Amino acid sequence: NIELYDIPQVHYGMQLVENELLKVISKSDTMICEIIKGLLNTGKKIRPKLVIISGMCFDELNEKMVYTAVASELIHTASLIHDDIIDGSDYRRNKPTINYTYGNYVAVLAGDFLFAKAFEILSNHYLTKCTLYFVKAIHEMCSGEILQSNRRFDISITEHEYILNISKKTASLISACCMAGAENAGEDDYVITLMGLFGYYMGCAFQIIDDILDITGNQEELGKPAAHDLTEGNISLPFIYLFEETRYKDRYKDVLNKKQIDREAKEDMIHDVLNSDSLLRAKNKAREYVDKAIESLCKVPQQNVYKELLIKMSLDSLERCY
Ligand code: 2DE
Ligand code: MG
Ligand code: MG
Ligand code: MG
Ligand code: MG
Repeated sequence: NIELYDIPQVHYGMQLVENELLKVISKSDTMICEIIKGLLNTGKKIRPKLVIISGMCFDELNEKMVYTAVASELIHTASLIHDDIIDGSDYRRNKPTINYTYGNYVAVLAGDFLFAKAFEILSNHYLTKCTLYFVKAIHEMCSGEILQSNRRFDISITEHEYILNISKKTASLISACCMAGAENAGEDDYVITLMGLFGYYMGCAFQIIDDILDITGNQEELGKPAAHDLTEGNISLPFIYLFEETRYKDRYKDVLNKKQIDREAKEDMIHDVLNSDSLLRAKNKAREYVDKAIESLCKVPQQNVYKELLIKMSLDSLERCY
């Protein structure tokens, strides 16, 4: 029964991260500052928390952990800004998105700016290995997003393809964060690999839940419009399970073929998925991934409160509602 902020060292580490993020905002030129400030001071900060806690599993908090955590949030935020352009999303974290307010032109550049900031920080602190973990993750994120765009409105997308997509677009960065934590604590490749696996599996679970919430959540809790994935033609795991039944595949194949899903069809699809066992199956799949994450983590010899906290974070990601 450990609460994240009951551990003073984690709380302290995250405060340092928040301060550094504020510095990034305040040191940016006024125009950029205005555009990005609403995004950097909100959000769950899962990635920096993972860097900090993964590091503290193995050593006391150090500067490298903090700077790497800051970079992880900058990269994540940059990817969200670009993601909202790609997905045509108007709303995130209960605010209009940058692309909505300022247009795509500015949003692309705001993302690029944060992206560059992340690597400025990593480079200033000689975090070579962590830089490579992040660079590799970003390669994967880009290829995941391209994979996803190639499968839009494709009713025959398989569970395997879906998992490949989410592991690239989401799990890769979460995995890199956990590896970076261990690296900054001076751990060897064996431990770093296990931490990477932990993050990879947790990241897969995390995106499956994100996709379930897109169906079951409401705009107020999510801070972003619900059921947006279908509008964009992104067939998530619950729908893949639904379409395994021929009658549903037959019912919706023409709708998807038009490559545009009107409001009525969207409501029908959501109604059908809510009345099937598909959401439960998807939730169970996420649970399986969390089990695998914990299994990997348990191969790490250390036994301490930080490891318990990572286990709790992975379990909590199943129950979240935003
Ligand atoms: C979230 O999926 C996945 C985001 C990965 C985005 C990666 C990009 C390439 P969602 P939500 C754009 C990398 C770019 C960089 C690093 C600048 O389900 O529901 O669309 O939060 O997320 O919109
Ligand atoms: Mg999106
Ligand atoms: Mg997206
Ligand atoms: Mg989503
Ligand atoms: Mg998300």
